[in-house]
Amino acid sequence: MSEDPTIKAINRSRPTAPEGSGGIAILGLGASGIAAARLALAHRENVHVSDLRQDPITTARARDLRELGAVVELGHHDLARITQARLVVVSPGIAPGAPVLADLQARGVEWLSEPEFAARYFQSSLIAVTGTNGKTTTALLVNHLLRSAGFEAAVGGNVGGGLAPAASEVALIDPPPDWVVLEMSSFQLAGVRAFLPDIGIVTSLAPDHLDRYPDTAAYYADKARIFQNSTPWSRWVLNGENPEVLALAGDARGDRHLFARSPEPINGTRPAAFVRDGILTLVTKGREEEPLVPAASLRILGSHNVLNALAAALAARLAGADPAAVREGLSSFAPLPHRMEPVHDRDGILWVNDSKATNVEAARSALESLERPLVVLLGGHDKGEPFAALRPALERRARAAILYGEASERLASELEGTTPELHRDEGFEAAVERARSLARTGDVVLLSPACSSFDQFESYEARGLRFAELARGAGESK
Ligand code: UMA
Repeated sequence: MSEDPTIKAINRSRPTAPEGSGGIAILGLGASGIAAARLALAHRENVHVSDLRQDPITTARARDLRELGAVVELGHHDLARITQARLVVVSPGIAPGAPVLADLQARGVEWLSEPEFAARYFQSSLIAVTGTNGKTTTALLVNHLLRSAGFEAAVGGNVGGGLAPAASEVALIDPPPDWVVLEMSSFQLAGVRAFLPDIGIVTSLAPDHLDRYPDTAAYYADKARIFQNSTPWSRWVLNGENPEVLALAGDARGDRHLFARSPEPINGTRPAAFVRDGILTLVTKGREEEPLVPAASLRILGSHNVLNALAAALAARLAGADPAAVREGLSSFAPLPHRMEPVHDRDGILWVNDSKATNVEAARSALESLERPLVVLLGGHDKGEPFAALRPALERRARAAILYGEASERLASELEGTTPELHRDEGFEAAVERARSLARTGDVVLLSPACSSFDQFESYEARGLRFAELARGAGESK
């Protein structure tokens, strides 16, 4: 347990759970809605849940919640009923422009995002992680480091993919952990009012979600809400390499701790986490440097993961983890499935499954993050995104690219001339087989497809598992 009196003081001042009778209206019956309903029911609230969907999965969820005592309505949102509730909790997938929210706004009814509703019940100290890229890895790694240090810690929020529960489910953990680590998307931050982490981490900022936001400034404005209730005791762990992140913090109160790969000062401020002679290094107290582990010893691949590891290590130390435990945790943290996951290493050829890279930006960042020559597999279901953004990274890093599936024709025409070898195959298995025949000692064979999987698989997980199987089979047959 941390002895830090500040943490205890903040805990005591955290807003308490809503009291008294009156109902809670919950909009949306996905992972957030179910968890929020269970949390509210556990606190003996009257709960009304509504969702526009009426498909079999939503219907089964509705049945389960009704058995627990909730009123659930599918197919419409009953505004008269929702406006009577004491609190309205909104799932992050419901966009601000959705008719139900426009109607509530017109009637002057405020709503909360699901993680803020959950946070009202937390009795733990809170670390919130946001950013465009890197937030899931960082959140899971902070949790791992805290647990390595002997804290009771739990992680949840936007993580998804079955890797961690919604925030409201974390609020039901009994006894409450010492620390809760929440990944917060911009959609979740959009609906916060009193949300206040003890430690807030911003991993990176880049344009994203332009299907939901009118422009990048609006997206960043929601991200900036992580700072809106800052206090002099707040601690912020910020990506010093990303000027947008530093600008986002604006004049937020509290201490700022920067992480960057270089130890050089940033706008006159020395980073608190950096890489010195290949070693992840912290300066948490005074001026003394605290070497942790060699960057090359991390099991998570790529230079962007060095930044994530610096952020997580810094946050864990600020939370009171001791350096030996942070070192152990950094060395033992395993890659997440289907995200830059090494699945086979034989004859000097490393096979990396990044099947989760279902869009161009994710694939671009994977290509940029590896130093070794690449044999890249790109393709799948064509979502219509332009592929030209991949050209510079392919020109710099790739020895060969194999384009497969439904998107292969457009990929071929937009990426022509980028690598010495550019091949097209229809089937996934033929493409992997070709990668095997092209790969040489020292190469990485990287599946980072920039497309969704649905032309040949039911999910990116199925595609990644098949890739791993084929990679290992190819190794054994040599
Ligand atoms: N709905 C309505 N009325 C509307 C619009 C939608 O009832 O007007 C209903 C839909 O029919 C649906 C529900 O609301 O049933 C929407 O739920 P949701 O999209 O909020 O999904 P959840 O299952 O609650 O998942 C959310 C996050 N999803 C999104 O933000 C889109 C999950 O993040 C998160 O893991 C989960 O809460 C628990 O915290 C996933 C995600 O893709 C991983 N996040 C995006 C990202 O990372 O880029 C932001």
